[in-house]
Amino acid sequence: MTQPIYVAQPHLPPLEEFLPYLQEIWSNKILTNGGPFHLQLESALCDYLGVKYLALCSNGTLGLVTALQALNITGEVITTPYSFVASSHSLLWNGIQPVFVDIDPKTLNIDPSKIEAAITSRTTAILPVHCYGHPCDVEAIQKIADKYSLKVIYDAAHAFGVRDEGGSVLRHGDLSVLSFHATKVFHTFEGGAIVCPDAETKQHVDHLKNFGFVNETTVVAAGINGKMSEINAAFGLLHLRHVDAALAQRERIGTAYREALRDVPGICCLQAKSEVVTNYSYFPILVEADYPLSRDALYQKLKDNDIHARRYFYPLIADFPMYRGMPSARPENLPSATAAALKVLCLPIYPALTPQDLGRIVGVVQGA
Ligand code: T4K
Repeated sequence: MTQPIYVAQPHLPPLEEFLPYLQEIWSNKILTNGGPFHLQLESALCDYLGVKYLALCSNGTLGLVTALQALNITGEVITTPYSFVASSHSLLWNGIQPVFVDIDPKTLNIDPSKIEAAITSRTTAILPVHCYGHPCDVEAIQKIADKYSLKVIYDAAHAFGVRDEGGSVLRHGDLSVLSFHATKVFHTFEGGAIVCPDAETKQHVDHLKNFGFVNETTVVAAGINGKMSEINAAFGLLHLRHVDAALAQRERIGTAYREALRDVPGICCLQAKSEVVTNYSYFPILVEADYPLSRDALYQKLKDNDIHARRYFYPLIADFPMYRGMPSARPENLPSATAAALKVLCLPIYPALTPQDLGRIVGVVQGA
C-alpha cells in the first residue's frame, strides 16, 4: 500500500526535544503577551535571517494587515493577482482598494514595467509578493516607489532565508512580512513576523499587535490581537535548530526534481537567478502546450495516484468574487497572470519526501 503524498508536510523535530520547552512554560506559567520564548525567538530570528528588527505575530495574514496599518496605508495599493488570497485580503481588511498589475511570465512576480501605468492620485503603496521565494525585481520597484513617494510592503510569506547578492531579501522595502504557517519552510504551527527597518517601527508594530496598548492605561491605536503565544514561539526556537538541515534537504529534492524533469517535453521548471540563495519553499512546474496533458489533467492524474499536487495560484485572486468586478481585475489587464494560473502546478516538496516518493511523482509526470 502506497501512502498519499501531499504538496507539503510540516517539518516536525523529535517530540522529546520539545518537552523541555513545555516544562519551562508549565513552570513559569507565562503563556503569551511577550513572554521569554517570544523575546528569544525574535532575537534568534534576527540573527538567523540577518535583519535588525522583527516583530512576531500570530500569522502572516495578520502580519500583512498590521504592516499596512503601521504605515498608515490608505486609498489604492498596487499588488499582484498571482498570490495566495491573503495578500489582497489584507488590503480589503484595511478598507484599501487593491489595484492588480500583471506579472512577469518568467519570474511570476509583479512586472515593474507595468506598475507606473496603474498609479493614480489615490495610490499610496505597492504590495509585491516574492512568489515561491523568488525575489521580486526589488530595485525597479524601489525606483518607482521613490519617484512617486509610495511605500513598499513585501509579502515575503514564501521568502524565509532567501538571500540576494546584498544579503537577506527581507531588507527591501519599508516592511516585509513572513508566514510561519505549518506548511512553510520554517514554521511555528501558525505564526508570522514583520521585519522592520528600525526600533521605532518595531515598537509601533508591537503596540498594534497588542490592541494598541503602550502600557496598562494607554492605548494609542485601534490595534488588534496579533500576538504569538509562548507555545508557538518555543516551537520556533526548536525548529530553528533544525532549519538548516531542512533547507539542505529541500535543496536536494529541488535539484533532483530539476534533473529528472529536465528532458520532459512541455515541462518547465522555474529557475531563480544564479546569485540568489533560494529556499525551495515550493516546486512549481509550468505545464506547457507541448506536454501531452493539460495542467488540470496532470493534476488529476497525480491525484488518481494519491499524489496531491496543488494549483498554487489558481484561481487568480482577481477571479474571486470580492475582486472580480474591479477594473484592474479584468483578464485583458492580466494576460501573463491568467496564463500562469492555468499552467502552474506545485509538486510536493518537504524535507521528509523520500527518493522513492520523488520517483513516484516524477514517474507520473514522465509517463503522461
Ligand atoms: N501571503 C502568501 C503569499 C501566502 O502564500 C500566504 C499563505 C499568506 C500570505 C498568509 O500567511 P498565513 O496567514 O497562512 O500565515 C496553505 C496555507 O494555509 C497558507 O499558509 C499558504 N500561504 C498557502 C499557499 O497554502 P492551503 O489552503 O493550500 O493549505 P492546506 O491546509 O490545504 O495544506 C496543504 C497541504 O499540506 C495539505 O494537503 C496537507 C498538508 N498539511 C497541511 C497542514 C495545515 C499537513 O500535512 N499538515 C498541516 O497541518 O493554504
